Amino acid sequence: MGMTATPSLTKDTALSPTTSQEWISTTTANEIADWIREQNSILLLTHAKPDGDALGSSIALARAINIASETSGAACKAECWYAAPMPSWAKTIIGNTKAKTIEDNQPMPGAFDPEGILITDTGSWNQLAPFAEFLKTRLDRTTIIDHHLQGDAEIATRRLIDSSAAAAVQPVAEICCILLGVDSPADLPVEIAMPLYVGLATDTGWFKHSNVDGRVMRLAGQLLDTGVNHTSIFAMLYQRDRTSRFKLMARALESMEIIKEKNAAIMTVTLQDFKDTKAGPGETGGFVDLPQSVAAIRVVAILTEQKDADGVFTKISLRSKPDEWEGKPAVDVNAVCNTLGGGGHARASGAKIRKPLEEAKQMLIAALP
Ligand SMILES: [Mn+2]
Repeated sequence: MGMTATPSLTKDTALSPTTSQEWISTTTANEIADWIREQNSILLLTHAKPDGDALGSSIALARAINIASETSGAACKAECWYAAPMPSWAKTIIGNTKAKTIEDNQPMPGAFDPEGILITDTGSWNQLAPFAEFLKTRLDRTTIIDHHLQGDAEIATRRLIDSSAAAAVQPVAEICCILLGVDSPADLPVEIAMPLYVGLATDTGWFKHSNVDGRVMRLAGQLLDTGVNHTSIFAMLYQRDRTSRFKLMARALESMEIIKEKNAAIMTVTLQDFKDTKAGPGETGGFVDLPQSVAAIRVVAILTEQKDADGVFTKISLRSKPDEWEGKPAVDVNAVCNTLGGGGHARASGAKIRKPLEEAKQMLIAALP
């Protein structure tokens, strides 16, 4: 959950004082569809390090825009730009849809100047940092479709913020239907339904998080009706690991220390572990969830030793279970990480500490309630 500096708006791009700066919807799905139809070119952006919902919402929308304009003979062309790193399965979702990936610390491609910019699954400067310079001078042509509780309203005057949605693909599915003139997501082409399903399934932890409700399951059912192959999507997302990841997982579990009085499990992964198992730093995803299957474990941390130009540092990831346990409330891991200079959400949070692994571990144990 690395936080990047927020770029400040220059005076000439600042919005008029009459513009609502509150993070609420200012437009409807129908109005966004009308706005899309008025553009000759649309650039789709989403948060850096895109996940399933970020990729799914932007690819589905790009395809709907392109199919709709081909059908109507309109000129509008849509393409997506992403800020690396990308998940290993990104290529399968993107397919033939026009998309560019901006690698770390690389400048934005300069030649393309879209008439409209559509941002999905975020509205925060700190998640759009790689695009900030490009966006700052084009805020007047930007639209946001998001489901997060917080965002920077100054980025776009046209905002569709559906904070009751579990995934950004839910409002996006509605707009795809309007653009293609179909009544139900069940009538969408499967190449649009597939990325929508990816977003819905991943943002709900494969339909098990607390954000699942009837609306989520109804959309899932309608998308399956289009012919989405959910078992191949599951295999693509969760069954393509390398054996090196499993060897690293064994090391992480072996390292696990239980802090009984804090109902905590702490795992550590060293630089030597990465070397011995030939695993990469991106292969620790999901390890932090494993000890949560133990009843008495209420909070889990994984500390990963990493190295950059400034030397060795420790990355901490924390998860906590939502329900209280024997009268003890759920651990607010956002508050824990705040004391370590990081942050995130109440149930999932992180911090980066410029300390060796053991020292960082002692700081974390002291910070746990
Ligand atoms: Mn999302």
